[in-house]
Amino acid sequence: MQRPTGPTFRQTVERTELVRVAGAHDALGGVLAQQAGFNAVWSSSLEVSAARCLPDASVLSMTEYLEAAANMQKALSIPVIADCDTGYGNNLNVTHMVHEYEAAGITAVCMEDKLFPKLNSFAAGDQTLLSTEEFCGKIRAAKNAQADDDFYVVARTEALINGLGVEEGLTRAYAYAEAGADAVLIHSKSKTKDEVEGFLAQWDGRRPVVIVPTTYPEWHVDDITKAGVSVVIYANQGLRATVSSLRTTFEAIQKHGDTTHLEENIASVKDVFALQRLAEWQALESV
Ligand code: SPV
Ligand code: MG
Repeated sequence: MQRPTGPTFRQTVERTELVRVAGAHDALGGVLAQQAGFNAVWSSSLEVSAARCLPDASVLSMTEYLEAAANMQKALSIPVIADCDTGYGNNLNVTHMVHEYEAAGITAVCMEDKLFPKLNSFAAGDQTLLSTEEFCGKIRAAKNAQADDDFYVVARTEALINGLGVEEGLTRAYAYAEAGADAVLIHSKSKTKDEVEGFLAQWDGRRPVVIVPTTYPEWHVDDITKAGVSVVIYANQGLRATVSSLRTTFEAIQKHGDTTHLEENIASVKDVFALQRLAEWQALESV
């Protein structure tokens, strides 16, 4: 019995018009995303920290984020793209990060141009950016550290998150591409897609563009494709669905005093066994 294997993130981008990615924080979420037909899984810093009821504020260590991402990748035949925040420090930390993630079988990482420690992009608080030149140094450090040519580094600019506007986003994204980034991620917390659309309309296409449409959820995937996006990340919908589902379920048990009425709405134990590949494991007893 072998672990699943599959394409690298670079291969997936090359073969897929629009790579659709779901956020997750553990192997179970990753496998459910894969079963639903997603092309890749985003090991989300928000999800991984929320799963421990800790803030997405560089509180967990690189090792803890890596363990979460690696546990997902081990269970999947689609690639994980690991949200590596700021790269966990300076160029030295970035180098160590790439060594460790690559050794763990992760084929893509994403770094953002905020200061370490960073705060989640939607949280009220300091969203100060690192200088363009310093972040380019981190990208160069990451690209110089990779052992396999296929390893993929996404450079994420938080220019729009910081209110610096589309022009600054473009300037930074071009600089990051020239520093060696394999793709650029333009993040936005706007209630509309307008500023991301504005970025895409001016982007010259020298690298694939990644978006995270959390606050502008109405943008249909067909229109996202037409706008020239290469990778779309649904970063936290799974986590939010989990919160709603667990809350509803636990409150219902408390309220009703038995679980009869719940049965038709929750997964069967058999379903859980299948996700654990129990039958394949049991077959090992008699090989
Ligand atoms: C994450 O999912 O951790 C992200 C996306 O980085 S966001 O939460 O929008 O910053
Ligand atoms: Mg994150």
